[in-house]
Amino acid sequence: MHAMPMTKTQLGGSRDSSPEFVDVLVVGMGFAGMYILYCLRERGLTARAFEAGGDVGGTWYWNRYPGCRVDVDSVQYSYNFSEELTREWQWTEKFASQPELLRYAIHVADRFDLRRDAKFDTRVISAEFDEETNFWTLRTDKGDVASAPYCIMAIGSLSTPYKPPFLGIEDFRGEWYHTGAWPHEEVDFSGKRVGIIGTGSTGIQAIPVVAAEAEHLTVFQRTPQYTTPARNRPMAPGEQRQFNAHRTEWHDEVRSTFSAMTGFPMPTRTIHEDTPEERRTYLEKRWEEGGMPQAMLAAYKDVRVEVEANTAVADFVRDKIRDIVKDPDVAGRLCPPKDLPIGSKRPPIDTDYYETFNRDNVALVDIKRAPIERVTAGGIKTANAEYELDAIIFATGFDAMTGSLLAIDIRTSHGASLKDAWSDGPDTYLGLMVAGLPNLFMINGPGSPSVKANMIITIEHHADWILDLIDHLAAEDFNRVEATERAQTDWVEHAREVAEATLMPVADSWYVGANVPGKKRVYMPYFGGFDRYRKLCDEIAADGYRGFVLSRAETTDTASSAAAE
Ligand code: N01
Repeated sequence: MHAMPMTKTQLGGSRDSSPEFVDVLVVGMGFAGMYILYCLRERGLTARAFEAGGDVGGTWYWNRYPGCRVDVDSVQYSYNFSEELTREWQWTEKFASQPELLRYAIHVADRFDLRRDAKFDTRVISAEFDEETNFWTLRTDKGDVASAPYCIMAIGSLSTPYKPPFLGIEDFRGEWYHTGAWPHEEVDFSGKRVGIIGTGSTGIQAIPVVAAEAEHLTVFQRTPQYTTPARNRPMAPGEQRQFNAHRTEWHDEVRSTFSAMTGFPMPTRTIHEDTPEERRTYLEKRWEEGGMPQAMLAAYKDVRVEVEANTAVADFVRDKIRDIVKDPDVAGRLCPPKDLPIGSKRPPIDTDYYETFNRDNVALVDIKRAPIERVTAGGIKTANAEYELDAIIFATGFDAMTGSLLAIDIRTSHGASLKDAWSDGPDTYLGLMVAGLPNLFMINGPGSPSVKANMIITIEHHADWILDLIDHLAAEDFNRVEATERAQTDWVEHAREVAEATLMPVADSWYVGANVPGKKRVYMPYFGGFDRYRKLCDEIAADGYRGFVLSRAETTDTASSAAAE
């Protein structure tokens, strides 16, 4: 048990007027929320979690589209907190599919009885911090009211689907789907003419699978992407056991890597140290091996930062596209333009993506050249033609990193609000806190490595760091922590400098918010590397939580005084 000032807990929750008091509020029951609940219970703290979905799993609960799978090795995309869990769970594929990932989440929730402190099918609509009582209060769309001194937003980086407001969607006679909010029932495309809009990581996974099932598939592509072979395969007998035998050493090692992943050779030289012939041979080897997206990008040290090195790898992929795709015109349209650096949009990996365009039942439509004008009763009309469709799939991505946070009305009783704080872009300190919003934490928030790293490792890191801070506050008899404006400004500036020293912010990607009209253009993830970030977080904590103000707020709250009696 911890020496944290306890609050009155009414287990079982509340509806409407009578609030529930706990030690920590958690929003989201994806992999982050589940881990936090587990840790809070281990620490003897009470919690209330709310989750908009009907069950645990987050990303893997919502994204049920055909072909959905993880692109980090399954054994690395696994929790590290329980040896028993590690021992008893067996992945079946190198890159697990969505159903298997969801089964894993459900298994974890069952095994550790995590649903007990969570409410599902319940969306948090507001979060207000009362400066006098030092309590955050969450309100939900179901009328729940829950309060705690601390609130952790574990709502995912890619959890608010973005659907472009095409004219006429309400006229469409067929069915339409968004990949990020896929139905739970089986969707059968056999015998159907399907259209898919979007060729990001999602479209690239869905297109080969839908093409194999549908009578015809029309792919509406705005920007061609670079994708490299996943070379997914079943796990070999004993492979996972062998990995787990060295898991502790691996865990130390992986936390000292840029992307919180291992399993591909780290770059040892720049592209200029190889002759064109050597480059070709080396890139060919990497292509044949395939695997996680970083495998190709990490071929040379300078691919992410230097135009010539980046262009050499991008040209290699363009040559591959022309080799694979038989129709030269289609191949040309699939080749990303010269001014799009490889890796500046989130790099996908694929199974037979380019090969799919050799099928007779697949057509590629360039909607940069002839944009979609509207959806009609019978399909999609572009500036050039009308396409008859029975179903439309929107693989158009997400209002990433900020969308889900800003969808909640987050404010303090003194008038500060997240919306105002982020009116000029998502400023944070370490991606963990926002100045002016005390005791509110984010998991994988903007300004942290988050989407640029293995999210399980970053989730575990953030949760551990935040909970250590909460422990520290209790031990020092503090109850309030807030990032300073100065530390936040310095961090935002540092993160901007780091990103701008690379080619990463060049593309119109969701990393910079360019996919959502009107969104402020800021490179949102921290691109300094998870290793460097973690070290900094450790140093900041060791230095008395440099850049944070830790204090004791004298509260006027009746609930906490009642609990203290
Ligand atoms: O979304 P995206 P996503 N008109 O934003 C197009 C993660 N993820 O769902 O490039 C026409 O990348 C848009 O075109 P353009 C991963 O982090 C992981 O695919 O903007 N088209 C683009 O082609 C990933 O990056 C995994 O020109 C429009 C597509 O829609 C993130 O989720 C698997 C349009 C959107 O691509 C998001 O990926 C899947 C419009 N108005 C996803 N608006 C794995 O772990 C958008 N588009 C493997």
